Amino acid sequence: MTLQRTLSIIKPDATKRNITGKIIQKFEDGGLFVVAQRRILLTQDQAEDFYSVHKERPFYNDLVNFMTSGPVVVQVLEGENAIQRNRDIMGATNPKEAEKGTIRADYALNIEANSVHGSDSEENAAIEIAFFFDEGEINS
Ligand code: IDP
Ligand code: MG
Repeated sequence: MTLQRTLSIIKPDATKRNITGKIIQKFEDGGLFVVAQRRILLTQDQAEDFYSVHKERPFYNDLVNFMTSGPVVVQVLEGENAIQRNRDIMGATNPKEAEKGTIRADYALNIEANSVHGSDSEENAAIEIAFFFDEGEINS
């Protein structure tokens, strides 16, 4: 078993519907601890930079517009195998394909407004956590 940290973002579709608590409950029920958290408005530059791996994808501009359309809650989640565990708790990108009981199956509106982001690898988790948090802001 490996204790890991991963970067989570509760997206604008969820903050607008006042369901951040319900989403955090899923993380906690799944054994993940919220060890850092901040509610922010992403700037256009931050959103473009954060999602730069998707620059060439047809949905990139829409995604950046969506992610800056309202507040987001950025979090560091910690736990055993936190990166994969969080992806399991989130469910598939497209809520139509997400397993029952996952965040996206229960709360996502569509493939874009899918309520949460989660890092997809150890390497990206480290990069994405450092994008938003200093080590001193993370408290296990
Ligand atoms: P992930 O969030 O499950 O890791 P990615 O493929 O990394 O999925 O895509 C990043 C985000 O881009 C998704 O969470 C979603 O908000 C958006 N996205 C992905 N695919 C599509 C699409 O086909 N149409 C519109 N938006 C998409
Ligand atoms: Mg991804």
